[in-house]
Amino acid sequence: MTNSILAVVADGVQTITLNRPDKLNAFNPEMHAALRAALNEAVHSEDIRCVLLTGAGRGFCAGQDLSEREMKAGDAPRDLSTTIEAYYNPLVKAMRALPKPIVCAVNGVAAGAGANIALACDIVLAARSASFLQAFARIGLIPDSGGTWFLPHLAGTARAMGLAMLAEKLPAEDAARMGLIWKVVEDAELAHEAGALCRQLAAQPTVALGLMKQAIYAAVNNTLEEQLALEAKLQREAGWSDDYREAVAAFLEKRKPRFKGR
Ligand code: T3D
Repeated sequence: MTNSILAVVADGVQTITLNRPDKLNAFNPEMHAALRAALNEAVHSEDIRCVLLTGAGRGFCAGQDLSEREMKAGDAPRDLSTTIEAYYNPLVKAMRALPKPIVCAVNGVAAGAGANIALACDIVLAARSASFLQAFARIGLIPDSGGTWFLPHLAGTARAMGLAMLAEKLPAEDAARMGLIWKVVEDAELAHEAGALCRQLAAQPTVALGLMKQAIYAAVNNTLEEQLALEAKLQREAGWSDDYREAVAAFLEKRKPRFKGR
């Protein structure tokens, strides 16, 4: 694991810290590769039942490292679709496909792709002093990393348009009020609350939580009929899990279930 990402596993939780604090944890190719490697470990390791994503220092993530985009007069224009397709789109897809919950603890400003990577997480907690900034309009770009999808789906078209076009910092509390994130906690409480939440999730039936992700993310594009059919399919899978059997046995024996995450 490189230094641009710190990843540690304890109590079933993999904590991934974006670690380029002098650049507000902006993405460069090395950080992308390290983050993908950490998420890949989360997919395959039975020791990991929840992922916690956060940032080192005073920011969460400032999106693309713009010092890598410096252009001199006469340089050929860069085709940005190549980095979107090589890095940002696969990252968002991998996060959504990960069959375990991803919690984001937004510890400071989340700007550009950094804001949308936060919104791609399953449960987002933010420190009261944190903010979300769709910075793209400031540099002549459009929201990427799912921003043009997350914003209207989570907050509605009117707010999506305002946030994208005006590129104003949105305080964490307003993001929560708009339904963009789960909740705001006091700055000093963020690490503790996020850790406790992740340990709680890591002790739950992991297979079911992964299937919930599938069902809830599919719902925005499905009719009720399609969603009912999907629920039947996914409930069949949940019902095959050891944790379901354990939970029913525990209920009938009037004891607490001991979930193993399979
Ligand atoms: O290019 C492609 O592949 C397409 C994909 C695009 C995805 C994107 O994310 S595009 C959007 C890129 N991000 C931005 O436009 C945000 C740029 N940053 C800012 O607007 C501000 O830094 C913030 C509003 C986020 C925070 O402002 P503030 O005043 O709290 O901090 P600051 O002083 O601006 O930044 C602190 C340091 O971090 C500073 O370095 P220095 O002067 O102390 O050496 C600053 O240059 C650096 N930094 C912040 N953001 C970036 C960055 N360095 C490189 N890239 C950044 N994105």
